[in-house]
Amino acid sequence: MFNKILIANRGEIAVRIIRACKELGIKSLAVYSSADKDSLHTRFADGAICIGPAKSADSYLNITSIVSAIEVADAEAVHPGYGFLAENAAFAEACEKCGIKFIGPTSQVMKLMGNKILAKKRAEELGVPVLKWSNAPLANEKEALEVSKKIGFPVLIKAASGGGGRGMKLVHTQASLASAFNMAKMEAMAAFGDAEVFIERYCELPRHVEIQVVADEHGNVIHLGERECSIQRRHQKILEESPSPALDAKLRHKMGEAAVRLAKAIGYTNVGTVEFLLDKNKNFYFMEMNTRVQVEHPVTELITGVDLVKEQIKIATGQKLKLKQKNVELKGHAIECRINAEDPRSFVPCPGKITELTLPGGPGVRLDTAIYCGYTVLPHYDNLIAKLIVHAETREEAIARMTRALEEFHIGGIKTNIPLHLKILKDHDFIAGRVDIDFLSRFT
Ligand code: MV4
Repeated sequence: MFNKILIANRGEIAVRIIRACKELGIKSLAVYSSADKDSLHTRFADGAICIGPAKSADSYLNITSIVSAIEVADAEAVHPGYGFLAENAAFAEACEKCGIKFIGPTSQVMKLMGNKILAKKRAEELGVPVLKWSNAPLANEKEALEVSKKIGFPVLIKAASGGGGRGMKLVHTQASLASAFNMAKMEAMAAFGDAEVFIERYCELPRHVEIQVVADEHGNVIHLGERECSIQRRHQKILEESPSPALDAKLRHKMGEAAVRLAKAIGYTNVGTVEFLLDKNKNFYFMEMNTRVQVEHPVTELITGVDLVKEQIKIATGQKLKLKQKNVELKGHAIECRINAEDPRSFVPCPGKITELTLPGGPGVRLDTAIYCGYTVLPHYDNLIAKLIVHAETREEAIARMTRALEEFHIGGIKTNIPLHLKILKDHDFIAGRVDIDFLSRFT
């Protein structure tokens, strides 16, 4: 086991990782920006090092500072959490070169899955279903038009280095293709330093369903079921649940098997998520793979009883998975509400000081957060301030439990999206499990 792990993150996920370290008897080392000196992760960790000013680019994204901190403090491993450097293959590679264990897959696998063209090609070769596509990056307008005519409009133009919905263009007609193609290339170059784009058939009103995989460094790979993540706004998920109301045991088995097949074939290690679109006819299509622990991992933890962050650490030390696929049991229903500091009407982030705080609790309630009464939500970082997760026997009971937990939750001094969550939980379509990726835009 490791002696000391550096946590290259902040907020609730840094606290979540510190908790796992403590329970495993591992020393935790926090890093923080000067704006975060009063944050909970710096207080909970066994030690803390300031790595720069408030601006992320100079602190939490500063590879040189973080690698130096790891070396100065003599940590053996680094946990990147999600966001920041979590999917940065150059960071993972820098760690590998310095003899620091990056708690995640290898930099090589991160690079492969980071390129959406290579990832999709690999999935297709393995018989994992994909939407009709260009099969390669597009060389020019003429090729883009030929491919689109073959696929049939509408089509989506996506950036090879994009992902998470960034750098996508929906094109309805032949006439608008050329300009969209050129715009997509320009934007991809500006955003990712890579102008490669590809074209894909557009899937209308799908659900976003993802499979959690866990892979050790000895070739053992299992999946822990799915998460339904359709309730989102501008590619920011708001509420996630497991199981998905759209899946039965048979479809779960098929999607899980496809995700495991991909993970095995690419030599994936540690925890990861395979994202699928699920269309109205319940056909599923591979989208991309996330090579990190996700924000919504607690819903999977609650229905499986697996501590995913502890698993990440154990896998990184070379331990074999104890859990076998046949012993994975999905028990009950879990829902997560992401609590953001924002104006509930405009969705504009709303940082500021928390002057009153009453926390929810009781049976089946989990709260992952780094806020406290008197804490100031900073404008420099993501506005997610808490994750409220509930577990119950049935979906109906989970909805009732989440409703009462949200009603107990009072955060004074700043605005939050708690009212929005309460409204979603009362919605007839939501209650019936009828959700797709446009649910929220119809709703608000
Ligand atoms: C799509 C799609 C429709 N058709 N691809 C956005 C995130 C990225 N993982 C894939 N995304 C999409 N790809 C085809 N061919 C719709 C989306 C999409 C979406 C997917 C999942 C969750 C939210 C979304 C919001 C808008 C669009």
